[in-house]
Parts: sequence; C-alpha cells; structure tokens
Amino acid sequence: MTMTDAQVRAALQSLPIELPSWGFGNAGTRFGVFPETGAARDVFEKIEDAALVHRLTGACPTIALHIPWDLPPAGMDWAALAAFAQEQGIRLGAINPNLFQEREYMLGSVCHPDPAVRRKAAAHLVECAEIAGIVGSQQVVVWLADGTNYPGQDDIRARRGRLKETLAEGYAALTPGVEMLVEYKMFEPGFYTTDLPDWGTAYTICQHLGPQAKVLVDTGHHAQGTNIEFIVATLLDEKRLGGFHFNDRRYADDDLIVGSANPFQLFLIFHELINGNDGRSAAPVSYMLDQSHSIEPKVEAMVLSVLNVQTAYAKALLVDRAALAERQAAGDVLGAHTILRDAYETDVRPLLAASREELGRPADPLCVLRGDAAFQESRRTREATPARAGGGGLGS
Ligand code: AFD
Ligand code: MN
Ligand code: MN
Repeated sequence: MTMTDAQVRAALQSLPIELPSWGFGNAGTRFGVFPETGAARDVFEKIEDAALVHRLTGACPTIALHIPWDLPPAGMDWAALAAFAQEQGIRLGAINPNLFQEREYMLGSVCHPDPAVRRKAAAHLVECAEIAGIVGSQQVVVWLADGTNYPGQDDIRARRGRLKETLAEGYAALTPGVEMLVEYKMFEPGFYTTDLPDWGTAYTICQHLGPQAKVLVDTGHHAQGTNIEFIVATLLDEKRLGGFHFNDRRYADDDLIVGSANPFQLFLIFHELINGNDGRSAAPVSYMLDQSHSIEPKVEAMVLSVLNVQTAYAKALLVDRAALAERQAAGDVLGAHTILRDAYETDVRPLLAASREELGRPADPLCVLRGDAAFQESRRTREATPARAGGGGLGS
C-alpha cells in the first residue's frame, strides 16, 4: 500500500528548501571566477534571485545569509532588510558565520592557539546568534575551516578543548528555540587534521553544547564511498540531526548541483528521513542547498537543484513500506531491495508538475526560466547599473 498522488503532493508542498545567498553571486573556484552576466552582486540582488526561484517552484520560502557578506548596507537595519525580503515574497533564513577568511584565522578560529583570536571568533559567533534572534532565523550554521597541515603543528586534544570552550560562548548567546547546527567536513582547508571532520566529532560537540545543538550533514563533506544515509538514520535515531547542506560531488567538496552525480544516494537519504519519521513525510529538519555555481547559470542551477531534491523525495515517498517491512522480516534480500528500486525507477515528473500547478506555479519552471525574455533583460539591466551597497569581503 503506497501513498496516493494527492498525499505525495501534500508532502512535497510541505518540504521547504532553503536557498544559499552565496550561490547567487560570482564565486568560482580557487582557479578563477567566470563571472555570469547579471549575477547577484549584493544582498538585495541575492534576495531578488532567491525570490524568483521561489516564485518558479513554490518550494523556497527562505534564504540563508552569510555574515559579513550579507550585512545590510550602512544606514539600513536588519528589520529593513527582513522587510525587503518579505516584499520579495521570502524570509531571511539560517545565519552563517564566517570564521575562515580573515587574516587572523590562518591557524584557525575557535581552535586557534592564540586566545585573542578565539575571543574574536567567539564575538563573531555571538554577533551571528544575535542577528538570528533579531531576524527570526531558526538556525545558526557553524562550519569551521579549523585544522592543521602538518603533524606536530598543534596539539590535537588542546584544539578540541578550545573548540568546546569557544563554541559554547556562541551557543550561550542563542535565543531559546534557535539551533546551532554544527557542520563537519572531512578535510579542506586543513590537510592533516580538521577539527570537525566527521559526524562523530560533530555529534559529541553537540552533546557538550546542549539540546539546541544538532549536526548538519553537508552531502559533499565525506570520504568517497561513505554511506551517508546510514549517518542520517543514526543521527535521526539520536534526535541530533539538524539538517542538510545539499550538493553533489564526484571527488571532494565539489558543490555541484544536488542529485546530478548520485541521485540514488539522495533518494536513499530521503528514504531514511521518511523511515525515521512517520513513514509518510520527511523528518522536520532543515533542508538547505549549499552549492557554488562556477560554470552553470546560477538561477537555473538553483531551480534544477530544487527539482532534483523534490524528485528524490517524491520517489522515496512512493516506497511501499508495508511490503518492504514484510520482505525484510522474511529475509527476502532481493525482494526487499526490489521494492526500493521500484520506487526509485518511478517517473515522478508528472506528479511534480501537478504539484506545482496545484500551487499555481509553472509545471516546468526550467522551461519558463529559459524562455523568459524579461529575465534575460533583467540580467543585462543589472550589468548596466551600479550595485547597491551591502555586505563585504570575498564571496559577497
Ligand atoms: C563551504 C564549506 C561549507 C560551508 C559553506 C558555506 O565547505 O560547506 O557550509 O562554505 O559557508 O562550502
Ligand atoms: Mn556546507
Ligand atoms: Mn562545503
């Protein structure tokens, strides 16, 4: 017995997918930036582009901000920027501190051997917690570039002690109900150690911090071949899964369009999110994109990413869970496996199109965007006009 199309559409329409402000700007790779005509240049244009993706898909009501890249310009307060976002039809989402770009952070931020640098990092975490409280964000997402490049460079356990102590200062500043999502990453820019390299270290740090701390799973942050859906099931079981930064990868943290390289893994992740919840919808955690589009048209890449997430989710909703449980209990290895495969092989595009039309959105948002002369004109107009002030630093 599987869910009806109407039930699947309702579940799809209840899965908000947060967009990353930094995915709309010209970021590129460490080998160069290939600027896109009309790409967002300031926080206002990032909000405008995210709102366009939401209008086209009906699935993206919030935009994650990166501080200081997305600070309101001088003279504008957070309430005014939040109001600008509301006028565009979306809201401000997760707040992402930047503890990796300033000169002082060369040897780390919260784990740095110099207490003065740790104090600077702690102050930034507190600032971001306060911003989240002001704009009504539900999450502060902490990713650290902290690590070392050589054996002996620093004391591994001492760094862990600094990590706990300094993160706790940011955690203490959280508004009740706001979560600190602790994001791990196997390596980069640290190539000998990373102070938060895997789900286990992130989980234990969350235990030290408290109940408002949960683990953020970035799908590009694992060793080749890691069973990410197993990590998801485990963290769900421990009630410490905070959410996702979705992207896809071939080799490392490639930040490619989610579902573009390994759509089956994305389906299996959603299968565990449904299995670990009520069997009829994915667990209520944060679903965010975290991608960097260096050669892809940015708005189009975001729309395709949203569609890929929804495709995987719709297929996972179609798994016949009763039959699966029965085959599993019977030890029918391939019978159980085939039930998952059947759901995965289902063409859900008609169902997704119907869901979008039910929301008054285009059945094929990519086709609409590609053919939208007004959108292309808006890119040229942007190019011909000065950016509004706002934000600062690389990636802004
Ligand atoms: C980089 C990091 C990490 C972080 C993101 C936004 O690898 O994924 O979440 O920047 O700060 O991709
Ligand atoms: Mn991330
Ligand atoms: Mn990353």
